Amino acid sequence: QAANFVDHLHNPSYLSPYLSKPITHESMIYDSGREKESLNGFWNFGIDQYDTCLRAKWFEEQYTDEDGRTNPIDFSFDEWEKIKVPSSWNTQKEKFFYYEGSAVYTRTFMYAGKSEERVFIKFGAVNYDAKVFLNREYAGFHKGGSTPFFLEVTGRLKESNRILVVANNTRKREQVPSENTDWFNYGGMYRDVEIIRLPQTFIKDFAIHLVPGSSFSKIGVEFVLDGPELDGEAMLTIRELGLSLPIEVRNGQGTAVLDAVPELWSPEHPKLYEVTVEYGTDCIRESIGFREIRVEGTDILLNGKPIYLKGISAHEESVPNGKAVSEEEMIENFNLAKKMNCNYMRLAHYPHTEKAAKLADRMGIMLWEEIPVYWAIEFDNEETYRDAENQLTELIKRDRNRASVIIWSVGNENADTEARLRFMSSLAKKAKQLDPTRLVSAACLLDHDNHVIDDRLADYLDIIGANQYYGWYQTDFSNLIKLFENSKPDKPVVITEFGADAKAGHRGTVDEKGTEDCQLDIYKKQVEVLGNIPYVRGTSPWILYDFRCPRRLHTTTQNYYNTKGLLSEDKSYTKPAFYVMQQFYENK
Ligand code: GCB
Repeated sequence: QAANFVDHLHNPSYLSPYLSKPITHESMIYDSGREKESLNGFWNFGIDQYDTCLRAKWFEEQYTDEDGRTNPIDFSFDEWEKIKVPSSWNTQKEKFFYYEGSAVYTRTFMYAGKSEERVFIKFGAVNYDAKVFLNREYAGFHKGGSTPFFLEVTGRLKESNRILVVANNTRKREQVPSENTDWFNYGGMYRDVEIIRLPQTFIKDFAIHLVPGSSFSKIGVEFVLDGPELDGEAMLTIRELGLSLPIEVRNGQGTAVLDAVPELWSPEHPKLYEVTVEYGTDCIRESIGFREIRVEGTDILLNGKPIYLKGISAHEESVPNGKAVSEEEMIENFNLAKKMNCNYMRLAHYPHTEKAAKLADRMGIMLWEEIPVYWAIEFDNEETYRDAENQLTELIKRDRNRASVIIWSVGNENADTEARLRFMSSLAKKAKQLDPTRLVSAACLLDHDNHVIDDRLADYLDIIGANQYYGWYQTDFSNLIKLFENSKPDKPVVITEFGADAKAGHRGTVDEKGTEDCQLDIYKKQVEVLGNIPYVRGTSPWILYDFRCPRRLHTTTQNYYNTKGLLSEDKSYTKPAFYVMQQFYENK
């Protein structure tokens, strides 16, 4: 027996039982516009560096083995220290700051059931993977650190319940992103955890949009039901438009195209309508904007009119809160963008919280949303592809009713190889198939040897995203002019990044890297060139404010921060280059 126990702890494949119930986009439910009960709060928390919870099955809470012998116990869940959910563990205590690995979260909660209902637990995001246990049993695992997942727990809840989550943020070669990025790898359950109660049959998926090419006069609706009552009638109501219509549902699918002439959503006029869709006793009620986005030649057209994307890039991070950015902080970020005269923001390099897109809907900011297919990842690994495609699908299903979101990005700065082309073109096709109403792009690497925009992936994109650092990484600035002379794109180009490090308040000459003067000089030269290229239809310089980054070790100018921000990391200080963008966008 003792030998078995030792074997069990040393079993190299201890993880395999916990990979048997993957939670993917297929188990997603449309949860926007629904009532939820929060499981946020203080959870018991233990760093579990050797994954002993999984190896020794702590979650079973078995203190006695089959022969009646009491095993030594290495955990005491309810005595563990507490940590806030949602939060990034790194920001909660100094001793957790650099921790990467496995950690156990657990709490108990009460549940009083109503008859006939179905119950789900939603995890807004856990970085990078999560293994979930409910009442001593393994329930499933999810991977992908920035998208939500849902666990059906119907019939498995008692009056008092224990939930336990093993969260692991180990960076791995085969993951998306891979082990090397240019941002801090925060860990933990950093978005809301919630209970959702639904009727037996409910609306599992729901999409609503202006029908492309309908002269802004048709609204398309598609939805999918889950449950036993798959044939019937749903009701769609948009009171302000005088719409209240039954939609026939067959085999759990309902689609309709309705005549309606809504006021169109735009940054200047972020009009939202209250939309209700009901099926039986199920009801979704949320605020929806209607707009059309498309490209024509090298133009980007919003509601039929050419626009310039006056943007700024942003990470999902704040100094006090890591990735668990508060709503106030998001509003502050959008307001800073507006102060810069932006109408658009690039949410880099992974899906930010869905709250961001909801706020952007209200505040009138167009968004680029991205999945973390970043730099070198295992493009020839099929499992890596499945992970990336799942993250893309989860993102699109989550945010496809947000008028603010105009672009899905399938990645950032990936070298143009055969394997990468296969991988990323498949993602681009997938995005188009899931959502034909938006544009697909990627932030491409340019050919810096020949100074030309030349990436085979461009054939699969609506907009060519181009990152370039002329004046900074590409030291000879004059090559930026050559780049545009050498390139003849037949699609709109958006300069997804340019920029330079500048430590807040650090002054010097324009030739001194890391000074505000150098950053300012580069920004001035950049906008002068970019403003005159007709096919450049937008920019999102890198980046709104400085962010934590473990690979930035220059003591004077970085100190573990990427200092390419236009503001300092706590946003209390604005660097001079901010005003260059403000002026440039005012004139655009
Ligand atoms: C890039 C990356 C971005 C980096 C930035 C930099 O091209 O897309 O994630 O942070 O450059 O500062 O080097």
